Amino acid sequence: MAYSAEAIRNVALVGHRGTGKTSLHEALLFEGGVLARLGSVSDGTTASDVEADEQARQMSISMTLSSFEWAGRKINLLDTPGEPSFIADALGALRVSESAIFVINAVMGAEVTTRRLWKVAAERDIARMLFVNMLDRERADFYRTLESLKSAFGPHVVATEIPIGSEQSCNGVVDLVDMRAYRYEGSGRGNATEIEIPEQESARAQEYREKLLDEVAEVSDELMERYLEGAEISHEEIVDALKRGTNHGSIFPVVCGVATRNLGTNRLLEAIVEDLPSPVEHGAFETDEVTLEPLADRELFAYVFKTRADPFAGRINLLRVYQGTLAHDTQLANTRSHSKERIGQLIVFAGKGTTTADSFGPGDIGGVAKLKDTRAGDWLAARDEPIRMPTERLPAPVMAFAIEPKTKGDEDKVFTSLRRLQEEDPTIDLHRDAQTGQQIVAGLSQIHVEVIVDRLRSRFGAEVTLKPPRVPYQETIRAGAKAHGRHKKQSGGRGQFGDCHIEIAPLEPGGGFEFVDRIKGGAIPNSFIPAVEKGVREAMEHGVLAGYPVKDVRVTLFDGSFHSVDSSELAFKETGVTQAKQALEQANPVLLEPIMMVTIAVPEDTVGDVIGDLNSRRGRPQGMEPNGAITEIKAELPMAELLAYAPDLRSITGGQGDYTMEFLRYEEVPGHLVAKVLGAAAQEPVRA
Ligand SMILES: Nc1nc2c(ncn2[C@@H]2O[C@H](COP(=O)(O)OP(=O)(O)O)[C@@H](O)[C@H]2O)c(=O)[nH]1
Ligand SMILES: [Mg+2]
Repeated sequence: MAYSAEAIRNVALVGHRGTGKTSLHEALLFEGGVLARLGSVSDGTTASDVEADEQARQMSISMTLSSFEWAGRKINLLDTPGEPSFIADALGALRVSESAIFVINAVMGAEVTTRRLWKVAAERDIARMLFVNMLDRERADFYRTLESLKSAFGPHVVATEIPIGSEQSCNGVVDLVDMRAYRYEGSGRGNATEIEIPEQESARAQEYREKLLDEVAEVSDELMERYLEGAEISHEEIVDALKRGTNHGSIFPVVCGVATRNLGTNRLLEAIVEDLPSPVEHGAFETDEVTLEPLADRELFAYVFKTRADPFAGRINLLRVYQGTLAHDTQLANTRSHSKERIGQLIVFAGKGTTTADSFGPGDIGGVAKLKDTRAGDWLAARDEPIRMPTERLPAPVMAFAIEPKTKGDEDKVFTSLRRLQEEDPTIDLHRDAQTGQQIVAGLSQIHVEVIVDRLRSRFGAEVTLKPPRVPYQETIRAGAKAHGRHKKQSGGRGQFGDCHIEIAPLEPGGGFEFVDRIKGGAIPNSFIPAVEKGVREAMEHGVLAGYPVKDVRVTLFDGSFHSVDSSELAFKETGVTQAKQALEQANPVLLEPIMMVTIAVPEDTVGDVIGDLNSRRGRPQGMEPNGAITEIKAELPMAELLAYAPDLRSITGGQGDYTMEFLRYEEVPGHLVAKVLGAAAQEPVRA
């Protein structure tokens, strides 16, 4: 039987890498009775992070869905990666969840990825709760962390719990709604006992309850009025206002605990079912075209948000039902490919194993195996009506490598395996380099590409070598020039004649290529002009300096002549190529390199070293923003200086630094470096 939409809670666990999301996911499943014992990340025994590479790296790479029943509700919990290279899965989870729990490291406060995902959650109107984790760690400080969260996310971040004790001696929490205290012993299930609020926390508990009430009262005018008049606000009113305020982001409750000790997790489960919204409470899903209501008897619409490529089990798709009921053994339309899909088994991911279901009701999330032509981003629907989900703004894959199979003849295997991995991870870019003919695989970072290569080997048995990425240089011109010439061939039979005058001029950066036809009086017949343009465009594919594409130029064809018998398209195309090259030679051609905007998050005490290193890479710092123990540095750097940045940053920051980069613009390569680039291009010609 499907769960009613009122009983469902879809919750994404998100936040910076290493804040304890996977450990918290584990503790919630354990406390919820799904797991028999509490696994740990360090032993590689958790219910998420089950891939060998996730365990080896002690880091989540893909999202994990776990569904279980608690207090009569069905909780669909999505554990997501915090590492920026795998952010696509965190974004995907935030697409299909009404609620997110932001997991915070109580030593570090609001870290970079956490802030980034907060912005996304805010744009999507997701109910947000914060779990301040790792209270047992040295230098952990709940109150300092709370201040950091307020300064990052605004005044509506408010504690509904405070810890008892700190660091090693942290052993419980005080609930500020009920004013009740709980002590935890050991990490077993049911490890909490209610106690009196300890003497040393009681003043603080009062103080923070007041702050909570101030916030709660703001949820409605009526409540605020009574609150200001000094009227008693009842327990039910507080609970109700908290829930309403949380649903659409006017309150962000903060709870706390220690995931690895299962401390505070029973209360978090309680908060998930009591304070976070169901799909019904959160409201209909609306796009420009449709409104989908979480009603069981309406037409079905389900959105596929994740595809997993398993070499044995085949393809598994995770989907969310927005409207109607998804039943097994039915036929549906894929609204992208317009093909029909047979829905076979419905899969419920329950901790370490799976079970099956007959149907998923509206608002529910689950898995479907063996669809033939469906992948992440698709809609399955009762009828073939396309719906657009807003497109995900994914970071650009900037770390590119040329990839080659170690064994000759394995090209197809490598390529199809890469395609499978790409279905799973939309931030992988695969293309053939037009300049070199090489098969290029690009990811977001060094780690990302390493993971791809590892998975090619471990999942598909495909061994590959990577060649250093090549910087996509470009060429442009700094002056105007004219060229005139004829293409003539007279070798018996019909001749070849084409004649044109062209002028080349620089365009603004980003101007691309323009071709202007200013032929008057039929000096060249209209039918040959496209041929000239074709020739000119061909010449622009490989510039005269080092064969890199030429950008930001306008070519004007302003005169020419033809021969009524010997002129042909081929002749005009040829003359277009030659004249364009000649004009380029005389137009002061220059080499351009891509400049990236890099955002680097590093521990405060390494900022000096990181900036020093940026300077040695021709970096131009654009600003710095301290944020607790972490400082965010923005800088512009040439891509050529970033090819091996990841390992260097790792070593400068003792593994603590993170960065992302985005393409900004092209700039001229400084004079003293041009010879080096041209030399390298000559070593490995870019011409196909
Ligand atoms: N001391 C302590 N360590 C924790 C806690 N939660 C997680 N860890 C450890 O922190 C590391 C990162 O945890 P993990 O759950 O993988 O973080 P994620 O990247 O957010 O999923 C692991 O070594 C965990 O054992 C906690 O509450 N206290
Ligand atoms: Mg994790």
